[in-house]
Amino acid sequence: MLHTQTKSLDVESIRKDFPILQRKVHNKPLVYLDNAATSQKPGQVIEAIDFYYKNYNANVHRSIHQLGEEATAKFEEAHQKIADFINADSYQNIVLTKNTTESLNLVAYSLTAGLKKGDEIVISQMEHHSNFVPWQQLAKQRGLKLKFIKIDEEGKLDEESIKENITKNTKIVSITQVSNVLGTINPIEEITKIAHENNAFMVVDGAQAAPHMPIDVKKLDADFYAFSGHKMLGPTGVGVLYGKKELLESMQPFLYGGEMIREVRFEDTKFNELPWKFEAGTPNIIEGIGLGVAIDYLNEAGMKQVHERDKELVEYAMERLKEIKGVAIYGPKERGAVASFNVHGIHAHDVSQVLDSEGVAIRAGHHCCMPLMSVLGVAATARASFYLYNTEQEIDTFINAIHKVKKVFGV
Ligand code: 7TS
Repeated sequence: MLHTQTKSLDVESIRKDFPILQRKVHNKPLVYLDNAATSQKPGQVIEAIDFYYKNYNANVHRSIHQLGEEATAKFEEAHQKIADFINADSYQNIVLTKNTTESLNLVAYSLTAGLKKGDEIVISQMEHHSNFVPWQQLAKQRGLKLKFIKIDEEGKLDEESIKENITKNTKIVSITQVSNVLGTINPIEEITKIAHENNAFMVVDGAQAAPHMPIDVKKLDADFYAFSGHKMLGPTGVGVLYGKKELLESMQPFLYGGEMIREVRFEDTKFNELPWKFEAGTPNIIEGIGLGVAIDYLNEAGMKQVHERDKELVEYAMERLKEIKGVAIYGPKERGAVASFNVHGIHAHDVSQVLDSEGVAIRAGHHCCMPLMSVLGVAATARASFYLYNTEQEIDTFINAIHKVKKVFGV
């Protein structure tokens, strides 16, 4: 079956922009279905990185020479592009970090510093370790109580559990917008309302959402929103923390040093203005610029179209997976671009290994969600995850490879 076109995304032409999609793995065409771990990069991003190092490599915010000014202008422009991409007011709302993990740690350290013993933090059972372990460890260190919103049979957040857990004692709620295992798209706007009615801060882990759907931080009204550049066609080494300006202004910096200061005296230091107050030391200059180029690429494709295309791909994959006897699928029908599954009687790692021999790259394991695995009652799942350059044909190859797995293992 070949239907690689949607009305508005020209998938064949998009595929040509990604040099890696031309390569072979074990002599088979690469079928890359591990996009939730990291996405591939278009030539535009790769060339922007090359161009920077060949033409205007310099440190930012310090050198009054041509290269320094060019690099600074591009780096600042990238902050603005990111702000526009998620409908933030200004580049001042956009702090560049290393990744989602660092963004969430920054928030966790800063917000929990002001809390007192017994104050409560609410997360959910489906959180990635990076939105789990920081809160857990800081709660232990600071005598705070960590509570978990339960998931229901389908893999959605249980509505009763949301209401039961978020109370007047809650100071912070931190929830993923899209689960990297179940694909569940959580009702962030509603949860934010409940958090705010209880005077709690709302933090959103957008690592699996920002790459795949239009994000409007004003509409969500969350106080903080974190995501990673490398999952959205950008380079590794750059993540984003969006924060409301008054909150970022009132927060202590997470890292101290050069760049983040306005004036340093022997007695004390005045911090720089936003967002530089949170970007200590030489920042991830080309990674930030590269993320800006990735955002240009996504804007050109259209985030609505990307979201629609994701839906087509994941629905097709689920339909085909359901045809295979002995395959268990995890998560709700309506979902983001991930399909987690197990083949009865075969460990997910073995599934992944046989798929690799067919050129098909998926992830198998706990997906940095060990607590969720225990709720699901499994040690691991296999997971295929999709993005704008994937095709139905590739999904067919993936499905045929699962049939091969069953043959190899005689189930
Ligand atoms: N939050 C979610 C929901 C994620 O899926 C991930 C990465 C992170 C946070 C952390 O992002 P990082 O860029 O800081 O590493 N998830 C995955 C995954 O599912 N497979 O590999 C990484």
